[in-house]
Order: sequence, then structure tokens, then C-alpha cells
Amino acid sequence: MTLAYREFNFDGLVGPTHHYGGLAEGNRASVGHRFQDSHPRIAALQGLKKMRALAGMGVGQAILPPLSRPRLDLLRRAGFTGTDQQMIDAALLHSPSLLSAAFSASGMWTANAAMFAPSCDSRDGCVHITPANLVSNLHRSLEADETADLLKKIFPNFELFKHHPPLPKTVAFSDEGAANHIRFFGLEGGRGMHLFVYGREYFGVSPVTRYPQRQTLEACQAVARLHQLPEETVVFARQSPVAIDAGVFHNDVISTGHGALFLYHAEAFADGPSVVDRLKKIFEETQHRSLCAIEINEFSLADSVQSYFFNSQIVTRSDGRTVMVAPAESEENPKVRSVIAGLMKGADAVIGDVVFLDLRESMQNGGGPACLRTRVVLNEEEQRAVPPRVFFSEPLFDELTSWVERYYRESLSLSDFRDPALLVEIQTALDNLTQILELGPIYSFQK
Ligand code: SUG
Repeated sequence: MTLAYREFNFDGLVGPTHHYGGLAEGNRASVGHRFQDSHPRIAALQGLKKMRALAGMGVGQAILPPLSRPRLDLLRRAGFTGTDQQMIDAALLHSPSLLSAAFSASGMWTANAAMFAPSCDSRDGCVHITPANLVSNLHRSLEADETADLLKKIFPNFELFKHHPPLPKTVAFSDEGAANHIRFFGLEGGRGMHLFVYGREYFGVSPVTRYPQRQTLEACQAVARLHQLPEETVVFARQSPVAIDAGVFHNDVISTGHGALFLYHAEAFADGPSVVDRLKKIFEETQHRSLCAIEINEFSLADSVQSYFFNSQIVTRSDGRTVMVAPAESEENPKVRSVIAGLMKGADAVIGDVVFLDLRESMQNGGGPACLRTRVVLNEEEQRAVPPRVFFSEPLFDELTSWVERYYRESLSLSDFRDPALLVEIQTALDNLTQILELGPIYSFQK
């Protein structure tokens, strides 16, 4: 008997310190917007509107609160001394990027928060959760332990949810979470199959790239083992080094999947044809139907990175149609727009409808629609074990919108981090948020 399973998008609520630090090497948007003014209020509202659009389609939608920032412990551990104010002033002067890292709101891209395996996939019938260690970037590495604690609050029944610690924090296990993972399935609630994508092999020879290869094969293998995924349901694939050097820092910038649909760029993988053959074969063997794998070669890697086409969310709307939720940048690129039109054409159209969303504040840091969410497949019992207020509703949307409008600044630049009023605003806002979400104290300053 198959239990009723449902996929939820857990979106990261954009935090009040959203800014452009230029912190992520190899992520063109991040580097290109370094130290430009950001707009945290608009950023958070854009994210909330996306959640509302998805929920309005009948898609499972939930929220993960932002992590607490600033992390002044980073400054102290890096040798700055004195009061908080003195450390911030000195860091702004001597190491603005370190200051930016301490204030980074990068936890908003929850596709990188963790990898999840649904209970219908794992051998022990539990949901498995491994927070990403994110060791490739200083600002993101700060997220791992906080995310691990947060996920224990959101998925608190340890019989149902198996929380693994982040993988050992070393380059050998460099792990960026679900951004390099796609779960395919033939039947909702049935056992799915898994594509894990890596850039580098720690114990093997890897091609040299100019930009960092953020995910290792060893990390992918460890997660597949920890999550008790049967070997016959797993494929590991190497990202193309050419793609990495074109700014494809995660696989979700160059391929995507939903159910039995797989869209991938012709230059996504080091050995594309063999990856696709393996996926098709395993899909057929495990799901007893064929994978609809569509290679996109009508636009370049550069167009992929500029438009974030592959970072669209593909979802099933309540009327049964497959909908692509794409960033506005995809509509603005004529080649990409025409590919989308092609996917929607004819009797065998794989996309039934497209919705373009303005997520520019996040996009300017390299975070599109799919980066802002992590997919969690839960059965009814598991859903009941999650604090109910984190599930999206219209009243929650209204409350969070007023909350953002009340506490978030219209714009932020790095020098604003010197303002002592900002720290008070952030703590008051986050404290208030935990009340709205009825989560109890989750931040260290509340304990
Ligand atoms: O890790 N940007 C993030 C964007 C993450 C996108 N996620 C997915 N593709 N799933 C990153 O590169 C920029 C922060 C700054 O520069 O201020 C940043 O961390």
C-alpha cells in the first residue's frame, strides 16, 4: 500500500541583513554585485510572493526562518577584540569581506541547507536529513551547525526523522546540499531514484578549473550511504568543468527535474550521454516507465547562468498541469523564452504553463527560485510532526508581510553594519518571528 506523500517546498525567509558581499567566487552574480546597495525589504517580500504563488497553485509550501546574524563570534575568532561595536568598526576598516561574511543572509538559499531523503526511499523507512557543511565558502560554512539545530526544531520527532550531523568539515567532504541532487520518481509515494552531481573527486584525479568545484564525489557517496538509499536507485555524475568555469557553481543552475521529467543543458555533465543513459536505464528498471530526458542546446552556458532557466521550479499544479516557475530573467532572454515556448507546444508538451517571477534581489547574489527552496517529501504522519505554523497560509503571508514591512530596512550598504540600532532591530525582528511561527526560542540570543 502506498501512503499519501506530498512534496513541500521549504523556502528560506530572506533575513534582515540581506546584502551583496561579493563573497562567492565562481558565482558571477555575487561577484558582480559586490558591495552594491541591497534592498532587504523588497528581497523578503519577493520571496514571500513566490511562496504565495506556489501555494496558490496547490503546491505544498512551508517556511524556514532566517539564521541569526551577525555572527560576531567569527570576528572574535579572527582576532578582532573589544566591544561588538569596536570589532565591527575595525573589521569594516581592515577586512570588509570578513564583516560581510559575519552579516551574510546566505541561509535564505535553503536548497543548500541540507539533503533530505523521504521515508519511501530509505531502507529503514525514516526521513533522513543531512545539513550541508558548505565548507567551500567561509560565509556559508557558518550556516551548517545553526541549520542542523534549526532542522531539529522543524522536524522534531527523532523516530520519524533521522538527523545526521553535517559531513566532516573538510574539503574531502565538501557538500552543498540539495542543489546538487535531483530525486526522480514515477509514482508519488513510491520509491524514487537519485542523481547526485559532484565537481571533484577528493581521492581521484579531477580536471583543473578556475572556479571552485564545490561538491565532492565523496560527499555524495557519504550522503547516499547515510540516507540508506538502495544502490540500484542512485547515479553519481560529474559536472562539466567547462560549465563550472562558465559560472555554474551548483548543478541546479544547469539541470533540473520533476517526477519523470529531466531538463539538462548539453554541456551540464562531464560525460553527458552516459549520465543520461544510466539515468534512463535505472529509471526504467526502478520506476517501470521511461524518463523524459530533454537536452537543451539552443542556448549557451552563459545564457543558462544569466537567465537561470534551469533554476526554475517545476511543479504539478492542483489541476494536474506541470508548471514552470521561472525567474523574470528567463523571460527577458529571447533564446531562453523561445525554448520555454517550445516545451509548451504541441500535444506532447512537457510544460503546461509558465509563471515568471521577479526575484531580482536574490538573483543578484546568484539565487533563483529553486535556490530559495528545499524539497521535502512527507507522508501525513510526518507532516503532523512538523510545527503547524511553518506551513504557508494566507493569514501567515499577511502576518509575515507586515512583519517584514515593520522591521526590514529599505536598503543596506556595508557601512550600515556599524549602526548599533541595526543589531537591536534584527534581534527584535527575529524574536518576534519565532512568536509568529510559534517555534519557541530558537536563536542563541533568546536562550
Ligand atoms: O552559495 N550566493 C549563494 C547563492 C546560492 C544559490 N543556491 C543554489 N544554486 N542552489 C552561493 O553562491 C552570495 C553572497 C554574497 O556575495 O553576499 C552567495 O552566497
